[in-house]
Amino acid sequence: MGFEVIFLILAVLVVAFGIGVIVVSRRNAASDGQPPAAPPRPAVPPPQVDTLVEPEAVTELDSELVDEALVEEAPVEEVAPPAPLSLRDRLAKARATFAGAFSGVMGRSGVGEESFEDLEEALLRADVGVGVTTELLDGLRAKVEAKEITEPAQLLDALQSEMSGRLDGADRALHYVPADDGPNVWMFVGVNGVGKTTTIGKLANQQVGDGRSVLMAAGDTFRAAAAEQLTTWAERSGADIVRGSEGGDPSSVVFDAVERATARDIDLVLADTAGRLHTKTNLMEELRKVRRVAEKGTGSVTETLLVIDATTGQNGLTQAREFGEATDVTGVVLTKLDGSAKGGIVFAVETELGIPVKLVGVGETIDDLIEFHPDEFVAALFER
Ligand SMILES: Nc1nc2c(ncn2[C@@H]2O[C@H](COP(=O)(O)OP(=O)(O)O)[C@@H](O)[C@H]2O)c(=O)[nH]1
Ligand SMILES: [Mg+2]
Repeated sequence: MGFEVIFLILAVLVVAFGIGVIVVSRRNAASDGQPPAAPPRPAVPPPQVDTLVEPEAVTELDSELVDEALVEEAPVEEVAPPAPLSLRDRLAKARATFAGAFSGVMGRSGVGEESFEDLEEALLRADVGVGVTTELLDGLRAKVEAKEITEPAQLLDALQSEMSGRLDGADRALHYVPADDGPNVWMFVGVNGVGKTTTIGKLANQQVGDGRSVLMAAGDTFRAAAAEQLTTWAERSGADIVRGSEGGDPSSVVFDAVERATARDIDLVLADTAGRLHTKTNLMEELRKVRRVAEKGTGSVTETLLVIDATTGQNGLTQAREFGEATDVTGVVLTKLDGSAKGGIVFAVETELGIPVKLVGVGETIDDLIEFHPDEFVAALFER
């Protein structure tokens, strides 16, 4: 009987290992490198070895039944997909910036100057900016003086609602004006590497999913790889694409894209642009020209989205100023919020420049672009 038990346990382990190897090799074979595929799924749950280790249970089963049970328990193709990561999960780094300060505040019996010092440090580290931080804390100080706030938890609740309140009321919709004679054009601008091309890929996928026909204009002619990258995204999202030659004129790519979209009755042109040229002045001039040309024929530019990398913090504010002056920015896409401790830039951009954050990038895969909801965002930062 002892041998049977050992034999069965060994058999179970061998089968479980075999399933593991098959699953891993299938996953590896499935990944195509670029752009990144969906995040890895959790491993297949191992067969229930514990129940088989019970000696009584084992003696009741004959080996054929065990084999059948194992085959049934390992539906490799039917593994449920993992729940998508929530905004809360993706904002772990940003939340960590505040966590220490919040526990410092909560660890005191009342609310005093030290509590304000903790909060000030956290807000500044999150790149909320000096101006907004001062305003937020002054408001809270007044409430403490008026005895409206006496407890630590009240202080944090008040800060949370002040921060949400600051972001209320902005128009975060992506504007699309249906027209019979030509496409809407959404332009994407921003410095090199912030995530313009990736965002276009993700957004094209959403728009196609919503029933719009989409054409991408590969207006970053600075390097050939940029058009290649956009082509991959076009294939993945089911969008059309117009490319130019390397080093060619970005405006003419966008002009051709609008013409093609008009001829094919396509709803929306997503125009990629270069993040760098030889000098900064030229880049801004170039972008102005792209915009003019996009509207020269039947196209109309209904969004100019500035893409900002959240990990660069206050640098993003400087970029927003420069691009805003040149191109009439209608909204911000804040990317890489998943890896940033500096999500506070949202407040600086909205408060100091009045440009609404419309979309947020929270990862590298096609589904990692979400609409920006301030309450949800602020709540994720405050979750304790
Ligand atoms: N973690 C993370 N990475 C991103 C996000 N958006 C873009 N990236 C990555 O940032 C890098 C630069 O993106 P790209 O779209 O080429 O930037 P572009 O130069 O502005 O077009 C790529 O490796 C992207 O995968 C995001 O929201 N989160
Ligand atoms: Mg690019």
